[in-house]
Amino acid sequence: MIEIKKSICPYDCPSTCGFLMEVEDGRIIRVKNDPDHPVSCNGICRKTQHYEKDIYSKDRILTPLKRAGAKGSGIFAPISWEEAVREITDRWKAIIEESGPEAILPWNYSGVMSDIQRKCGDAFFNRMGAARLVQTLCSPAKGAGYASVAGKTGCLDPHELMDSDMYIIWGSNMAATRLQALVDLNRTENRGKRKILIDTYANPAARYFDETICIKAGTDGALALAMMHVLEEEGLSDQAFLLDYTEGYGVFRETLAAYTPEWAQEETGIPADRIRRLAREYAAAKAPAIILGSGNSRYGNGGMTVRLIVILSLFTGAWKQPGGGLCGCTPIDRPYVDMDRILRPDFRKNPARSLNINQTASALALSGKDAVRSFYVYGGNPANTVSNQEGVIEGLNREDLFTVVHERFMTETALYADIVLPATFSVEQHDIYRSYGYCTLGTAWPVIDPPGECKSDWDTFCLLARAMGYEEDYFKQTAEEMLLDILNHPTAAVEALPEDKKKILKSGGSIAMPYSDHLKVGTPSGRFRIVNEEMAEPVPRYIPSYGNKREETEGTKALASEMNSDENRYPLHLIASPSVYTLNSEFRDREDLLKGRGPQKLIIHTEDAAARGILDGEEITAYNDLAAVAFQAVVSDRIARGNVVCEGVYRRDQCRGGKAFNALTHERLSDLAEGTTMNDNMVEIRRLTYAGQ
Ligand SMILES: Nc1nc2c(c(=O)[nH]1)N[C@H]1C(S)=C(S)[C@@H](COP(=O)(O)OP(=O)(O)OC[C@H]3O[C@@H](n4cnc5c(=O)[nH]c(N)nc54)[C@H](O)[C@@H]3O)O[C@H]1N2
Ligand SMILES: Nc1nc2c(c(=O)[nH]1)N[C@H]1C(S)=C(S)[C@@H](COP(=O)(O)OP(=O)(O)OC[C@H]3O[C@@H](n4cnc5c(=O)[nH]c(N)nc54)[C@H](O)[C@@H]3O)O[C@H]1N2
Ligand code: SF4
Ligand SMILES: [Mo]
Repeated sequence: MIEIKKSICPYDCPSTCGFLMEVEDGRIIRVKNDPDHPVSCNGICRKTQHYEKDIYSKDRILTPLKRAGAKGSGIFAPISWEEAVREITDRWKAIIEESGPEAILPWNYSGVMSDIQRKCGDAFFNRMGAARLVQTLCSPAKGAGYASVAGKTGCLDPHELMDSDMYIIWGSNMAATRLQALVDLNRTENRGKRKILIDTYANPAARYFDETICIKAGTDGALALAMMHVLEEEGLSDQAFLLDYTEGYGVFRETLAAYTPEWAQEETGIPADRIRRLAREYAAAKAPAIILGSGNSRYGNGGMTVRLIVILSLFTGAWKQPGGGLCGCTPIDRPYVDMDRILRPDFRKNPARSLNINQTASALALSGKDAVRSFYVYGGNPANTVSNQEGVIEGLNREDLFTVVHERFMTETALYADIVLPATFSVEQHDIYRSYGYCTLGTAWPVIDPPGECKSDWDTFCLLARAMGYEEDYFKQTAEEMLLDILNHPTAAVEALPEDKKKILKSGGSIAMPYSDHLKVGTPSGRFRIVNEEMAEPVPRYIPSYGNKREETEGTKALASEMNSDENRYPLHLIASPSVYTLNSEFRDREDLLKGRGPQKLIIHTEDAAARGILDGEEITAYNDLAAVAFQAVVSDRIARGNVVCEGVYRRDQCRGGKAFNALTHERLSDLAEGTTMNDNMVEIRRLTYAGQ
């Protein structure tokens, strides 16, 4: 008999789709979209249409493993959970005794984007007093830039975009990352509405839009300022809205005179008259929506760039109109889940040092009394996803570092573990999921039993807690009890829901939450803050990214002095774009998906390639002070000159020379929120030459 069960997509994706799973004899035989789900009624992406292939992959880790060869050799022997837990906790007790709990560094990021399984480790490591990981890998500069202007105001939920009359898709590869919204944008009702992509290259979503404007990496702030210059110069800004709903407009407006389209042309590479036309088109629309991706926030000036784009979205008063304003930041303006019940900040008795996730290599290189002595990785793959990949590997290779990795697959990181613990898939665990791209909330009960000896993060932390002697009741609950505890202690947002929606949450499924009121401005004054006195730079202005810094000016000295790259030596901006076939380092077990992606490629402008004698399809090396990495060249004229783009995260062992993209990225942080600057690195490229050539 076939049973149909509901589940929720756990991956780091703004859609948080719902699944219907066909289960026969305890085995998932088919995965479909849940047509009742507010977002996945549009369908699910190619990655999860065969989610069962990942769940039943032959590559899954099914038992705890202990290293039986050199670090990185991949030689492991199976052990029991009892042995694994004893070994881990004996080592931890000794380390805590000798060096204190801060010598243990947990590392967790976006493997599963739920609240319980993803976050339960915080309670455990709070109780332990371990070092804290500053989790700013994805796009924190975007969040901070948005909040500096809009505070807690919710931006547009993508469903509201049906009412917009023009779309500017700004730095988002929607074909990969916002598929459901892309489908909505292309519905019949939206035909004829202008759709313009502003991106470093014509990404895979470009063909769904009317036009692509290619921009030099990291210069979007200059474009936004020049657009506002034109709006002011031509009397197109909405004075009444700016005076009623914002603060600091007068002061900021004075600064706009200098940001002419001709000036911006120099920075961005976009012709001045195109900038003028774009500003006029934007002003002529009644309810234009800017759909802001994360790409342009991953720069040394990323926070400022986002501030300027958010301010631009206010200039024509679009926020007053249904569908007008800004989409792509957080649409949620109130808590859906009482997170402290899961995180348990009260368990922490010591302040503990903080180490930034983007500087994992540096953290693992600390020595003496500051050394990290044990590294516990769950829901992440630092050996591939963070900056300075070679530095991270060097750290993981340290004989005196005791590394535990809780994983579903033998990732680059797991290869260096002393102990590997087998992890469950989302369909084998209880959880609650808040979307980060829509106003939705959902709960999921397990669909199948875990295979082999796989255990969830929750169950693993409870086992480790018992062996560490932690007596708190928290660690004696099951994940289901935790889920019920959350549902029994609803936040005001959930309490206010009608009974039928609450019932869905109690039995497993997803619901739409109300959109936020975009004009109920969530700042202390109730106005958007164009000028924000709480910021280090109260009045927003153009600051160049690391890669675009040509000369040192007062105020940028600190940034400039951190620059390792020299414009002339490394003239090309290296950018990471998401792949439609994979999601960060997930789905790399899937031959069918990998086939579509091919080898690690680098997209290069025709003239940049010609200047270096590089032909389409040739093997090339990209290099800078950190490393040299092999790519296959994709020569194109649909990319801004000076930019080079790689789509997707590749397995190191599938790259020639064993190095992937992040071997070329520095540990420098963004201007706001200590975020990644993954897109703000310079390289030079050359044809790959072999010995003797
Ligand atoms: N299939 C798939 N889906 C994914 C992911 C994936 O890897 N694959 N990743 C997931 C994750 S972790 C996240 S955070 C979200 C992100 O999803 P979004 O927030 O929608 O952002 P991205 O699509 O990552 O944005 C990348 C785009 O930004 C562009 N870009 C880079 N620098 C600049 C710049 O300076 N200016 C401009 N204008 N554009 C720039 C890149 O060229 C690229 O097209 O997507 C998630 N969804
Ligand atoms: N070159 C390049 N680098 C990037 C990006 C890029 O586009 N290009 N994207 C960046 C972005 S936006 C992000 S958010 C980061 C993401 O970086 P990471 O958080 O490191 O994400 P993943 O690579 O997806 O690794 C997640 C791992 O968690 C495991 N996992 C899944 N579910 C569970 C679970 O329930 N329990 C446990 N214990 N493990 C589980 C998966 O098997 C997978 O190996 O990468 C960043 N790095
Ligand atoms: S990865 Fe994104 S688009 Fe694909 S099913 Fe999951 S939430 Fe939906
Ligand atoms: Mo991300």
